[in-house]
Amino acid sequence: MSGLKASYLHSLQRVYRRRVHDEVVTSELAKYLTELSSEIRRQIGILIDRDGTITHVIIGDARGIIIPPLDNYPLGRSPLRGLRLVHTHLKEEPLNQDDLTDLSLLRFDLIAAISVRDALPGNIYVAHLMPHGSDKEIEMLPSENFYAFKLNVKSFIHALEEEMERAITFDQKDRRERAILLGVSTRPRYEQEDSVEELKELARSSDVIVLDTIIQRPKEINPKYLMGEGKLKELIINAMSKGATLLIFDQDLSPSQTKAITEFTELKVIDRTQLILDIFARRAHSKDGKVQVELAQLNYRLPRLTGKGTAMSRLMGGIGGRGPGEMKLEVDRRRVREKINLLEKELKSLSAARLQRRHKRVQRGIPIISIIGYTNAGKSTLLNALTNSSVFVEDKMFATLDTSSRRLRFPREREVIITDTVGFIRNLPKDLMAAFRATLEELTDADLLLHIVDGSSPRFEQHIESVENILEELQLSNKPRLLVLNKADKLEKGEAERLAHRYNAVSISALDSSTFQHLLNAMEERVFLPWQTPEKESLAGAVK
Ligand SMILES: Nc1nc2c(ncn2[C@@H]2O[C@H](COP(=O)(O)OP(=O)(O)OP(=O)(O)O)[C@@H](O)[C@H]2O)c(=O)[nH]1
Ligand SMILES: [Mg+2]
Repeated sequence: MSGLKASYLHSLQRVYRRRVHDEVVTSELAKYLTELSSEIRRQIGILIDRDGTITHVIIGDARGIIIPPLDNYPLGRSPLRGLRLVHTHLKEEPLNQDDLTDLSLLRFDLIAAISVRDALPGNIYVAHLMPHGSDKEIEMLPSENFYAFKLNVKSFIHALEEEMERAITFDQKDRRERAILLGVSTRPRYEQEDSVEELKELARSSDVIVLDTIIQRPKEINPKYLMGEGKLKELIINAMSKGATLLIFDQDLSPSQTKAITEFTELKVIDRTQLILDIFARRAHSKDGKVQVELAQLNYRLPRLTGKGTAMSRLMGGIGGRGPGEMKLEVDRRRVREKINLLEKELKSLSAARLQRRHKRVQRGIPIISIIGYTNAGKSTLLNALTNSSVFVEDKMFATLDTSSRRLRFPREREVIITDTVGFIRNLPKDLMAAFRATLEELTDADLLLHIVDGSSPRFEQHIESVENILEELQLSNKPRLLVLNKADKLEKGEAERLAHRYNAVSISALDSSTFQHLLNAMEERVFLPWQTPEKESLAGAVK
């Protein structure tokens, strides 16, 4: 606005008082704008809502205008914004690339440029977005003399939106988030595809509808946006035309990357870590679990709290607005830090209680067998089957977040405690790892780790490797381990045995206890070593 005389500002201010009806813009208003534009030698733009109210008056320079943030006019779930942009062009020229990018990125109802001819309206140029799946993304109407141009905007936009809704395949009433998954990396393609496949599973576990997955392989990673700016814009425009509400990156985004990307779009932008945190947040039920997850979420968010504004509110909201506690937009760093301290204290006292329980268990001298493994491998199913219990089982990732212990009696009156725990995953977010360290510490008491693998997963070898890596990080790699290939029922006949032999494992189907014999023998053998005489055992038992 700098450099404009007060009288011009006043004239511009008066534009707000005008109203538009069914036409793109009234002739009087067009004339007013072209006159002003030609006097100040700058473009002028106005945004008009569906009721014909002028919501914004924007002064540009000779070549363009910059659209301000439209926070009060969110796109929400509608195909179009509900605002149209009408602006002047000082010369007789059609809509340019910037105009069209604004149209696509902001999803205006339509965009119009009116050229200034001798301070009066010359030609009008109009463009609008097309329904998803059309052969072009934008339709440009033939340019015409402003006074000859006729378009009933109201009925036109109504029909266009209807067509757009029809072109979208998902159920409009389904309120879940709709995501585009994005893998951007320079790693080998198969690794990238694998990782995105897993991201899909995670998204499914978080009740997100996956509209599409996109794999980008830039020659090098752009530190600001991961990919080139043009590519990113294209991607966002495409995501919006598909009706997405969320972008999920398979790569972890740094705070500044998230910020840079969200500046382009009002779609929610999250990364793999946030998705996992979100699943954990939904699934945490125990006090322990809740505190650990909330702590992890806050630790993740703290470095990302750089300012206010919509980017931040979107980030804070998480998926569907499930943030920790009631803390919303105006959270400042200090409050987050205080909350973190509080949670850490709480966690400490919880883990003191846990430590006591652990001591008791160890004192009793009953051997402990801990079931570990990749998420969804069948750990809880196995615990249930071995001990006739009913720990929650579901075909989603991270069904279990809390440790549960059960007793298992072998023949000859030998007894062990079996514990089930949270599943592992590759690249376990480090904030989660830190928060769950206390839970995972229970594993140090184990006499044997039963490492369960879903043998039917095409990625089971990577799963084994991820679990081994995490064990190493937890300094548990020297614990005795027994590898168990699960879901043998899903494999071809003989395949399970072959794999078991190759990996020095036992194969089972956790759904069928008649397959447990080998496993039970192997467990007993490992836990009750030959040198452990019955006297010693009963001694241990007497401590109870
Ligand atoms: N076909 C088949 N399905 C199995 C078998 N074992 C477990 N499942 C299924 O696999 C899914 C995951 O089982 P869970 O026991 O919840 O797996 P988990 O390892 O505890 O998973 P998280 O707690 O999420 O880490 C469930 O749908 C089970 O019914 C098996 O031997 N065969
Ligand atoms: Mg489980």
